[in-house]
Amino acid sequence: MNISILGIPMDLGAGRRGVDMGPSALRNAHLAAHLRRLGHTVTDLGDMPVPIPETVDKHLTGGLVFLEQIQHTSQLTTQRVAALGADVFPITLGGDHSISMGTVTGNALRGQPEGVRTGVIWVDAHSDYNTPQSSPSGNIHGMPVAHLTGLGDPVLCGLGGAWQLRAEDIVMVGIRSVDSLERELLREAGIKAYTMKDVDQLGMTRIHAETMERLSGVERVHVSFDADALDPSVAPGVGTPVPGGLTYREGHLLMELLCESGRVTSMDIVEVNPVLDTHNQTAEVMVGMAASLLGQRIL
Ligand code: EXY
Ligand code: MN
Ligand code: MN
Ligand code: MN
Repeated sequence: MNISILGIPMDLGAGRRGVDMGPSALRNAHLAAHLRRLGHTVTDLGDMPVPIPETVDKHLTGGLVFLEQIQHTSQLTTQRVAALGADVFPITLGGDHSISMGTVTGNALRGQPEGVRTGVIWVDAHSDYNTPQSSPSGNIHGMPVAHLTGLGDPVLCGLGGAWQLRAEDIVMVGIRSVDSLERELLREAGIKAYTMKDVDQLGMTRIHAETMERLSGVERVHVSFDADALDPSVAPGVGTPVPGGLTYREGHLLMELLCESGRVTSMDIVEVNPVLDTHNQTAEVMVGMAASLLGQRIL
């Protein structure tokens, strides 16, 4: 596979500093070398230009913090990812989860300007389905899925032109922190979300099978992996840790099964915060998850 790595060192969407260093931490954990060892051709495209909070005035615009800067970066990200060939497997490195508005849209537009029907597997402790009105924080990393489905700021909702992510093409896994208004929005949209209770009761094998069944009609499948989906004991370097997350093996098993399915066409790794980490453990774990998705075998 031809893999392209693109860093998006964005922390304007998060409530605290540090995830802007995520791309460096993941490179430091030998992401490219691990994937080359699996036989892939890997090109590192470097990082997108992203302003740092110290250089911009922090204010709320219609319930969103750093809206203008995130709009601009999301537009650039969409264009940059869309310009990669349809045969490339992009791995986009956050940064906070607001980057996924641009990465998901760019991946749907890759090689086809009107966009391709794309499924998204959102692996996260949070459902990231707040709108500017429902958000308790104004932090845009809690809102990317809503914007991808057309709820929220018009510029962020319009990144893909006429293309939009369909609610029925989203599957969330690992969910355990949802705000009260956000819960109502998720229900209204009919988004499928496997909570940690579902992971406990059904197991990852069944969740994977149901996910593939649900996404059988899409052409592309994007995995957006927020490090905080994993239990904080496994991935301590995250800004919004929530107890009771995916175990190391549950994370790997999901990636291994998705690899076997052969359907995944792109991936985000987001919310790795080296400032809060222990000896780069979280970046190392996330590189392992990417390796499992891209063919690493135990035997
Ligand atoms: N639901 C909370 C909010 O909207 O502020 C927390 C969101 C955290 C988002 C993280 C990274 O996935
Ligand atoms: Mn290593
Ligand atoms: Mn997230
Ligand atoms: Mn999260």
